[in-house]
Amino acid sequence: MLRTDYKAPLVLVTNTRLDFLIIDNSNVYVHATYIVKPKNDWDGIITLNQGQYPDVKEIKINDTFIPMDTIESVKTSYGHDLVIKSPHLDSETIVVSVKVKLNPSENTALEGLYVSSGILVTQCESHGFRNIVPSFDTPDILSKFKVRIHSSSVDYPITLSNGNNISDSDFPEIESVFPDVISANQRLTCHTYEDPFAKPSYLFAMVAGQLSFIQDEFITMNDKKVDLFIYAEDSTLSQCYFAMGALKRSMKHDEDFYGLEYDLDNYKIVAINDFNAGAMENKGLNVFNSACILADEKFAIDGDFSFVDRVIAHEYFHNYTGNRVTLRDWFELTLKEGLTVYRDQEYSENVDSYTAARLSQISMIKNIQFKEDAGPMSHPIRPDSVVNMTNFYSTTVYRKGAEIIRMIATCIGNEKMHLAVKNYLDVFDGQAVTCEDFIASIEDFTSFDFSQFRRWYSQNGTPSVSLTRVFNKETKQLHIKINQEFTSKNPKFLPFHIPFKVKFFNADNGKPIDVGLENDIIHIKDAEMNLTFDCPDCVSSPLVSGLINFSAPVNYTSDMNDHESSLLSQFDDNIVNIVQLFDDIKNQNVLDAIAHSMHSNVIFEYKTDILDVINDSLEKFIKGDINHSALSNIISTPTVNYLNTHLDVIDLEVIYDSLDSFSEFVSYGCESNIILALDYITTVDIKGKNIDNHSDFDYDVAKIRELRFQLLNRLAKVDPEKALTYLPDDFNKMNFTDKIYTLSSLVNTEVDAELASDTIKNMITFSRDNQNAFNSVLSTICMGKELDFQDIIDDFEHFIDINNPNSVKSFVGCLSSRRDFHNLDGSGYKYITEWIIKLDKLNPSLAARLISALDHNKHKPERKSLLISFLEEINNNVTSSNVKERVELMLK
Ligand code: HT7
Ligand code: ZN
Repeated sequence: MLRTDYKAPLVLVTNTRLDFLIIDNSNVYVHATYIVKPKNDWDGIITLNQGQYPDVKEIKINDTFIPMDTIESVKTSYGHDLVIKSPHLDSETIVVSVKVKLNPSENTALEGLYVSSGILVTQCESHGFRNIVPSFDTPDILSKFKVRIHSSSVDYPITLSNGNNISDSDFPEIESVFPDVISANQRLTCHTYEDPFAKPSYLFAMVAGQLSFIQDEFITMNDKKVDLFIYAEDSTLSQCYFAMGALKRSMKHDEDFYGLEYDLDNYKIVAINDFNAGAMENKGLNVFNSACILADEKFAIDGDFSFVDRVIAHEYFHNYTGNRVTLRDWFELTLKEGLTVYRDQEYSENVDSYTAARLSQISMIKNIQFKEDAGPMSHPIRPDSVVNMTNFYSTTVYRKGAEIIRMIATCIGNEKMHLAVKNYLDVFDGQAVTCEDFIASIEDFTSFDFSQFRRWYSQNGTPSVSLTRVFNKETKQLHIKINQEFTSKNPKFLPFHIPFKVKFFNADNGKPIDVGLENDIIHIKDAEMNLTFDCPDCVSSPLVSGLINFSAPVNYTSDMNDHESSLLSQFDDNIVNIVQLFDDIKNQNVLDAIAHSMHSNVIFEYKTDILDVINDSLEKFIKGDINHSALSNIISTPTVNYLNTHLDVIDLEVIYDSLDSFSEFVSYGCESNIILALDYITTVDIKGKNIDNHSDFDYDVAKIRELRFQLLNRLAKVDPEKALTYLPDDFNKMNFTDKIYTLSSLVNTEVDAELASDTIKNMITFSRDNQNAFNSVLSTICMGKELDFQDIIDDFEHFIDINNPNSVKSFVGCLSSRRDFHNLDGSGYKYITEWIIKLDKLNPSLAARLISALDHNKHKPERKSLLISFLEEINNNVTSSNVKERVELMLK
């Protein structure tokens, strides 16, 4: 399907009425009634989108039965379209009604209506609604939903849908709707819901089952009371309170930042164990992967808490960006996702700290998105061609999409951005719109020219920006040349508009130089740009701090040498930039080591300046003088993913060896300061907080715990016995974060195999009854360098539940990030190939996500041909459009 094929629908659907009759989890009947209003140019055809499962019992148009054999069926990626030609209809309103029978317990793809731990739940984005009932399943058809759910109150004490619970007599008697289904003595309870806001079908939700809940309330900025509910299995309710707090924080944040007030009387969240993604923003009834809701000190690590905080905010913010203003078609996905990620990032910067949040966002882009954008699945944030939409819920659409929104904010300023977004939401309220509508609206509101900027929506690949300086000592003028290159081979691509935030510093006295740039931004618009600045006080060439706060998602290099970079890091007070500067030095050093090893057997000498920076940072830490997340980044090792994007040929053995030797170099070279820092963490209350006695989740404490773990692992390379002495004392008394950190240290340290094995057993027993905690344990084990790939499979594979995406991802996904996954005997590749082929039949969207581990792009010939042979095996054995689309792109 091509983006340019879009055609506006020829009908409106003003109302959708859904009647659910739940007999049990294998027998659910649905009666859908659509009130259809043809537009003037209607062609007399009603097209219903049908998915994989519904067993259609009856279709009626205006009370006339439509014989099934008169309906044309057209194959799609998601099932079939039912084309009903009714040329003789002349009424202004057409009533289309459809009856189907479903067996949710057989729905293993988790799209449509399915069963998770006994609970009936729906997932409709992007094409799941048509798996429930043939429908007008496209985001540009918005209708008002009324939903009635009939079920036994014993088996299904809780039944939920979007909006408000009402009593309603509009619906006909259920016995007359499904005359042969209900036996006379069956006692059914009925709940009816009405959502006052028109919405597309992908935002519909229904949940039914044995659930308990916690309740709270939020008073909005206009003093309206909103009832808040989180539904979960009874045994997990105590783990829902952090999420409730996050929801209230998010509601307040959206009022404070954008003036957006919640619009319904209640907000319901349901935690579900089997879920393909993190969560779903259904209007007023969010469904969450339980891993993104449940968090307590006993069973969640610090990272789980911050993740829950962010996902809750993200789904809440969708209420406006996505729900109140929705998409015209699925190609426009980044309109809601990029913008909502940007909004949840602002939230994280507020509840955590700007530095910590921004550094983690930058790291995601550089390590994950850059890789995607350089590989076979590279696509613009608004793709032009899609076979199966599920494949496009990508870091590009989400994260790069958010960076593009951030660039818009950089161009116009944050304050104006908030007002402009609010204005966009007001103007397009209740409509299904495009990225173009968004940009045009921002442009209108601010009068800023985004005409060239629009290319970010249609051109893929990561651009490179390089900056070179020439300083004329006589005239005291600095000439800079900025070049941009686009990585994509597409000859039609044109230069991007790149807001390049930059500051210049006097290299002699460290003072910032005012070169007269408005908001410190150079708007790069051409492939080459030359600028001249007066620097009257300079003796030598000014230093340049470029791409401040990562002002654009590009690869940036400058001509500054190491000495200049080191000077700059003393003068520049922007901590995000200093970290980037040092990252570049580390990355370049490892890339040099890799290049060296390809041609020489002599050991590569890493630069000792690197040790100076790390030692200096550790000393600052002990004096309480450095940002903790900055330090975490400074002492970290470059990633394989990032290095790969900078290599022409990937030789994994050389890369892993170089990274190991870099790690050792840092660990040996900083040993004494690492020990001092560990002593400091253990004995001192940092920011008044003692990390071993802190019971509630706290962003500051989490950072110090992470630091201790990183330092301990560094020390373990030099002196493993000593490193183990820094593990918190009593394993059983530790919080779960420290338990997992301890387990990780043990399975990655070559010191005490027996202690490692006892700890594994201990952790398995401890977490066995808590699915999310158990998955954290399994993924930690899977990444243990001291354990053997095949041993892990032999010992732990039997724990994996193939029907639970979290379980599969924590095991198979993590195994594929190991070094020995890539052994040239092909055993790792064979293993994941078998999983993908199995999952293709059960859960194609999950299967498709695992394939990226077999990317052969740029690998050396021996590995390349091995990978291609497994991709071909997959291609020959799968049928789903999700997996086919990905595997074919990879084989191209
Ligand atoms: N908007 C949600 C997307 C989503 C999803 C997509 C495909 C398959 C299953 C899914 N579950 C949820 C998530 C979000 O971005 O908020
Ligand atoms: Zn989203």
